[in-house]
Amino acid sequence: FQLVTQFRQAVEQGDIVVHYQPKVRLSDDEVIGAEALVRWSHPEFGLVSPAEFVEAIETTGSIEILLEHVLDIVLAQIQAWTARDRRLSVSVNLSMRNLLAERFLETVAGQLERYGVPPELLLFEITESSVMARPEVSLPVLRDLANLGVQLSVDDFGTGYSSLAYLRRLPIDEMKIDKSFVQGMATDMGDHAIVKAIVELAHNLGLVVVAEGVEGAETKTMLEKMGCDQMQGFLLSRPLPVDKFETWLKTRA
Ligand code: G
Ligand code: G
Ligand code: NA
Ligand code: MN
Repeated sequence: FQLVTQFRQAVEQGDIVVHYQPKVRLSDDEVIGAEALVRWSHPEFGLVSPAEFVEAIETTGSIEILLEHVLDIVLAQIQAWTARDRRLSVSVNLSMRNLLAERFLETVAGQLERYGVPPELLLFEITESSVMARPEVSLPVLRDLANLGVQLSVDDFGTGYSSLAYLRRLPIDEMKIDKSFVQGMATDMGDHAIVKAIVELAHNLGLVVVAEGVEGAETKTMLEKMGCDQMQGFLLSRPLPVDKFETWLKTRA
């Protein structure tokens, strides 16, 4: 399969790059971390979104190569920031296939040790729908992962079919409200009500709650009023290559 061969070559050539989108704490506007979003810098097609290739490589072992590569980049970056006294956490997206891979925990534990990064500075995002698809399989892996000291986040919350009884048993730290609700909340009462309910649910479960896809100042104000903990979105910044991300950080300081 040609895409897979090309992907493996792209990893070796350094064409698979990571962009960072800032995560900000609403109570004091501090930048506390970033989400790592992968892109394929393709010689012919330009910057290709993961939406175009992640699904295709998921059906092959290449999704494990992607995770190892992203962890190499991200952990080296956290290490560099820590050395400069800049404490930033980074969130990495996981696909269900990553969780199921035989060497998954070994890989994560090995990489953390190799880079000497405090595990709590690494977060993993798993979508609500993939966690809930096979709870009996994902729960033990998530427990082992949490025992490594990394933080876990449920992504795109509100779009899947969560059993609340099951959700309560997950060893998670954070919930991310799906951007479809956040984007609608300033104009749609239903979306507003859903966001408010998720913020309360998260807090009642002892979780940090993050709104993604914040594009307007009015939305940010509403989230502050609701007591939402953190936000992410184009209002702050699009995902940026690391040099541009660091420039953006300086302009805020
Ligand atoms: O940044 P963008 O909107 O193009 O991302 C599209 C999708 O790709 C998002 O759902 C995001 O979670 C996913 N994605 C981004 N980076 C990674 C990654 O490193 N691994 C996996 N599995 N998915 C990723
Ligand atoms: O599935 P996941 O939540 O990981 O997807 C994150 C995706 O959302 C990324 O592709 C990122 O580029 C995109 N994104 C981040 N902030 C915004 C925003 O404010 N508006 C929109 N439309 N997309 C956003
Ligand atoms: Na995500
Ligand atoms: Mn999401």
